[in-house]
Formats: sequence, structure tokens, C-alpha cells
Amino acid sequence: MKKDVSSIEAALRQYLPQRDDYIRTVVDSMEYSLMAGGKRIRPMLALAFSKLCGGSEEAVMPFACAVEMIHTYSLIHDDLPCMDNDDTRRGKPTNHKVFGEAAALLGGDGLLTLAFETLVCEQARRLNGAEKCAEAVSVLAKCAGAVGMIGGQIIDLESEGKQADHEILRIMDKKKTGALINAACQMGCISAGASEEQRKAAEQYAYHIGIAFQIVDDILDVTSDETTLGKPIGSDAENHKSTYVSLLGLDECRKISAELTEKAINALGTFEGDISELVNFAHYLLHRNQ
Ligand code: GRG
Repeated sequence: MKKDVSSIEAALRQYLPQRDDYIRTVVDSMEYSLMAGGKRIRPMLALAFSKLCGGSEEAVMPFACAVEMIHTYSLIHDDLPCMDNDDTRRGKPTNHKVFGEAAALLGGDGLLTLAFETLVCEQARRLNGAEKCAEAVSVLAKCAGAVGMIGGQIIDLESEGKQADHEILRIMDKKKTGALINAACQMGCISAGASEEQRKAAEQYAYHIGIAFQIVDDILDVTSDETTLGKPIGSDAENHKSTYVSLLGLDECRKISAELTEKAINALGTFEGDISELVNFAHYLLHRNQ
């Protein structure tokens, strides 16, 4: 995993725009959050599915980096005063605390648009072909947009201060957290030329680890500490948000997240290649402490 993180971070840096004196502030803002660490879960999933389906790391790398750019933009915007108004992220001051609200907003916008530029960059077109690049654009746009991540965020905002039920939480998390995780898995499959059956299996894996990931996130929000997590804890309660933990309690959440992880692993049964990396990854996500 450490080797993958290093190659992902080297590639991310290389896709950042060249700085000149006129645009320095916005590129600094983009770089600050993109290179601030983070677990790099989504790009690692793209790499792992591509490998499992016989793809090349060089071909999938632009797709992997694009999903991390979208994820980072969502974190910058989510931390803004008009959203969660958080002061720390990835163990550092949030983007708007360093660059101010306007440059943080633009840094996020810059990453969102850079993601799509990266999906169709020269390397991506040469190694995947135009058709796979177009398919990746379509998948990432849909998963990041109003029927995916953005849709999940609006459900989240409109649920504040209300008692959300299990069904709403499931729909919200499938969109807000699960959609980008699915995009990462799908883009790994696309780059490798996976079959429809393999893509459906990847979707099942993504769905189950996505919900498990969010439940673990809710657990950590009440059991961890700010130094370990790199972001404030207790923010869900502070923002009057219903979570799996507030609805079901810690013990039930631990049980459900373990069951979802097993379901994710079972979905990998369709693949003929070595699934051990994705099995270990699902366990790592379940037992993570940040
Ligand atoms: C576009 C404003 C806007 C929001 C979109 C994704 C999202 C909605 C908001 C981000 C905040 C959030 C709590 C999202 C849920 C998914 C989640 C737990 C994100 C944190 O992902 P990690 O743990 O973060 O992979 P690192 O820092 O490791 O990359």
C-alpha cells in the first residue's frame, strides 16, 4: 500500500498546473489540500481493480488521480463556513483558514475541473484510448454530480437538526460516500477493459465497503481523538446530524460494518485473478483508526 501511495502522490503532483505569478494563489490552494496526505483510498481502489482485471498501472493512473482530485475538492468545500465550518483537515488547518474563503472555493473548483482535464490527458488517451476515457468521464461526472456525491451532500444539509431514519441515512451515504468509491472501482475496471459481469461485481464491492466506510467514519467521530483523526471529532453531534451511531448505537454499528465488509469480500468471488489485495483492503478500511 505504501508503494501505491508514493506513486499516486508523485502522479498527483505532476498533474498540477504550472504556476505563474498571476495564478499562483489558486494553484497554491489546490496543491495545499491535494498534497496534504490523506489515505488515498479511492485512487488505490482504482489501481487495485485495474490490476485485478489485467490492466496497467500507467494507464489507470490518470483515472485514479482524477477521483482523488474530486474527493479533495469535496473536502475543501465541505469544510467551508457555509457547510461544516471546520478548522482542521488531514491534520492541518483547513484550506479556507490558510487561503481565505474565496481562494478555497476557487481551489476546490480548480481541482474539480482539473480532474476532468486529467481523465482525458495525453497519457490517458494514449494508454486507454478515447472510448475508455469518455466512459471514465461519464462515470466520474455522474458519481460526483447531483445523482451522486452532490446529491448526498444536499440530503445531508437538509437533514441537519432532524431525526433521519435508517433508510435516509443509507440513501445519503450511498450517494455522498459510496458514489465516489464506486467511481474509483469502475474506472479501474474500465481502464483494464473488464467485462460487464466484473463491473457489476466491482459495484457490489464498492457499495458494501462504501456503507461500511461511512459507518466506521461515524464510529471514529465519537471514539477517536482529533490528533489521530486529523480533523475535529464530535462534529456530527455538534452539527445536529443523525448518524448510524446515534441511530443504532456503537455495538450494532460495529456488527453491521463487519457484515458489510464480508458482503463486499463475497462480491469478489466472480473474479479469477488474485483478490487478496482487495480483501485486505476491505479489512484495513474496517479496522482503520483514521
Ligand atoms: C461538494 C461540498 C461538497 C460536498 C460533497 C464528500 C462530501 C460531500 C463531503 C466531504 C465530507 C464527508 C464527511 C464525506 C463523507 C465521506 C468521507 C468520510 C470522507 C473522508 O474521506 P477519507 O477518510 O479522507 O478517505 P482522507 O483525508 O483520508 O482522504
